[in-house]
Amino acid sequence: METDRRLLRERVKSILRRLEKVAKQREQGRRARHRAEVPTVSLVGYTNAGKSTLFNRITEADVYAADQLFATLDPTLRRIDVPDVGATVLADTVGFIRHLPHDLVAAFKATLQETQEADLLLHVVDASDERFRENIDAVNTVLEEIEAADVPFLLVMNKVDALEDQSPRIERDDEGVPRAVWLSARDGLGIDLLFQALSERLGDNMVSFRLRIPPACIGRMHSAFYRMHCIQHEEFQEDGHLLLDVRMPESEWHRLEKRKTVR
Ligand SMILES: Nc1nc2c(ncn2[C@@H]2O[C@H](COP(=O)(O)OP(=O)(O)OP(=O)(O)O)[C@@H](O)[C@H]2O)c(=O)[nH]1
Ligand SMILES: [Mg+2]
Repeated sequence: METDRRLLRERVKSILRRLEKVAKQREQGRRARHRAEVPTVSLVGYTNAGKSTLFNRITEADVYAADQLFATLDPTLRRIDVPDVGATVLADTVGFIRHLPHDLVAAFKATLQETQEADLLLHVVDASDERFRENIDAVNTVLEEIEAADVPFLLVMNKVDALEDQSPRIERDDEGVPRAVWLSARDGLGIDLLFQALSERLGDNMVSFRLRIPPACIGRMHSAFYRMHCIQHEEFQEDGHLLLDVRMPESEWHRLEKRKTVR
């Protein structure tokens, strides 16, 4: 017994040390992304809502998803490309439950910080669960507890495949802003709508420019802008200059300005 206890204490200590290290690495990663102005989108939601399934579907990654509570214990990050926004970091997180115990809150600090500092939360809901409203409330309560209630969010009403009277769609408020997307992560229905809603919600600070590019720079600059999917219109002028109309998020433009590679 004594030996067991000692071994367990050692193990707890080593896990706590690792958690501390993960939290620190996350902190550094977030700071770097913030400097580069890469937006972060965090998946949150009640356990078993389908966050990891959606994460895999969006990123084409292969994250462990299972029909069990707390399938996800460690937050996972992937880079995705959102139209009109560009590089975006997507975070899968641990599922929330009613009355999240406080020591658990401490253990999942790395995930929770990701949530607090996200630019947008995707609140994934199992719409086929008859208690989905209570689950939404429970998640909102946890978001308040971890001081993430002010982060903008978009509801993802998942598992429409299991509902007869619902189909994939975007729900908008009076001003036309997307507030909820109905989809099926498992069957891949409505994923395009989610990207559209993400693009609208993240890309509100778009800037447009007309650039007149001298012949010597056209190759390099055209391919740089082409890769960013931001060219709206292009036209050669008689003197050999290229006129480019580009549109991109303000943050992306600031990043380019800092790099000075395409100016
Ligand atoms: N019918 C249906 N089932 C789904 C859908 N998306 C996910 N599921 C199922 O729901 C269960 C939970 O999925 P996960 O993706 O692991 O859920 P999670 O929210 O990541 O769960 P935790 O990590 O435990 O919080 C799995 O059995 C999935 O196959 C969907 O669109 N339709
Ligand atoms: Mg999961």
